[in-house]
Amino acid sequence: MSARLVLLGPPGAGKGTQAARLAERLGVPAVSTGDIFRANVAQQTELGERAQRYMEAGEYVPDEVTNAMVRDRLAQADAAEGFLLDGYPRTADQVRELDRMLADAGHALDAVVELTADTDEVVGRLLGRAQEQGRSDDTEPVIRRRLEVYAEQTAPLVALYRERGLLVSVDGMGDVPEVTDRLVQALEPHLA
Ligand code: B4P
Repeated sequence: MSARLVLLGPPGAGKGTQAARLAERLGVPAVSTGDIFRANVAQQTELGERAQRYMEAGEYVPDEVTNAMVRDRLAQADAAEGFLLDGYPRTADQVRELDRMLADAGHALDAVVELTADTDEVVGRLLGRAQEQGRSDDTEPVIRRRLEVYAEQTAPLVALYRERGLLVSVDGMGDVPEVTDRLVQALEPHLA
């Protein structure tokens, strides 16, 4: 299936979790900027070194670094027929860059999914993950900062994509398979 999708939502809403499941159902690659950054940090690449201090502080990695990385990723052959972007775009500058990438390729987005969840729930999920995986940005002060950065920089993109007629809002509360089913159902009318 050809699908070009964006998944937005606060940290802990289930983006990474659902992106993997949804991408498999749709037969497109999930492109997670967070995962790509973490892999680069683990491999101690130059990109990882640039990203690490921002991630550990709960701040966004600078747009020029993130945009260049996504441009390279979307140029790979497996993304030619579609992709599910998990965690990108997150800023107005990243929206403009994604618009340019799509225009250069003669494509358009099919939908932008906003995954919603209560603040108490997302904090609880991330603290739970901290115990299981020990991610360095899952401490309570950093989680609070990530939520603030989301509210300041990414939440406004929801209105922008709503104005463009692309927004699909999906409730991310409930168990994982239930949310996946909700996503698939909500996206059906938007996919050919
Ligand atoms: P991300 O990796 O995108 O991290 P995230 O927003 O916390 O979401 P994630 O996908 O990991 O968590 P999920 O909600 O699935 O970004 C990390 C950092 O990378 C950013 O802070 C930033 O520094 C940098 N970065 C990434 N993209 C960037 C960009 N575009 N520009 C600049 N910087 C960027 O899951 C959270 C937990 O909830 C998991 O433990 C999961 O198991 C659990 N969970 C999920 N669904 C659940 C459910 N339904 N019920 C119960 N638990 C659930």
